[in-house]
Amino acid sequence: MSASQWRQEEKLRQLLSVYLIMGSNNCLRSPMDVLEAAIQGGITMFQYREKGSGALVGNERFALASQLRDKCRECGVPFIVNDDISLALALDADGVHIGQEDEHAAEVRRRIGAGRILGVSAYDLPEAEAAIRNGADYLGVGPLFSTQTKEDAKAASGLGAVALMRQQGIRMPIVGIGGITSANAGQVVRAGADGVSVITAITHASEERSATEALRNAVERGLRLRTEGGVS
Ligand code: TZP
Ligand code: MG
Repeated sequence: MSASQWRQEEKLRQLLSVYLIMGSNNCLRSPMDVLEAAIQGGITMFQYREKGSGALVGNERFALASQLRDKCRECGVPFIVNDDISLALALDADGVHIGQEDEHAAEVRRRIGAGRILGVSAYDLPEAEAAIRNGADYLGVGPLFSTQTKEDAKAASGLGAVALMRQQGIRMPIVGIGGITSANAGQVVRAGADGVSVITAITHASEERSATEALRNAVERGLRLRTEGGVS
């Protein structure tokens, strides 16, 4: 399936179910091995996010990103690049994800074109509304729970941030982020998210494959309970 087909809203909701984000410095073993195990466990989307202390730069960064992209392609998993629009374009990535401190979303949309997925981080309702106006395809909402992984993370918002966005009529695909594990993933989707994005719940797991399966099961169960409970 092409990036523009993946952009379709209902398809995108499914692709957000279990979204692995990682860079080399998040991994306890080879990033390629981690990605392979996570794909076997059923991740639905992947984001290359090479950031923080010890992050690769230059040729090493490009080489790893292109290997990870190839694996994603081979396995039909959308490959998204965090922040680095030039890298995303050079690799013909399926999309990009940006935060509030990055290039303006409308400008990023112009650079990547209509066919690629654009994800934007949103902490609260005003940020979500601005991201939608500026061309986002999905929102990454969080940190929902406390996290050690992002060096400059804001305080955890709790599930209320997602619930409020839904109550206020935001229908755009949402993925929760920050401190998510298989123990709380169900609550995240019951609050209104379409899925969960995680770094350490998979990259620091003793078995990445079974950790991914556990997240998947938790999300599916949460979605079922949400439908049965009539909560939108
Ligand atoms: N943005 C908000 S929290 C976070 C990012 C990138 C880090 C999520 O990492 P973890 O290990 O899943 O809490
Ligand atoms: Mg960013």
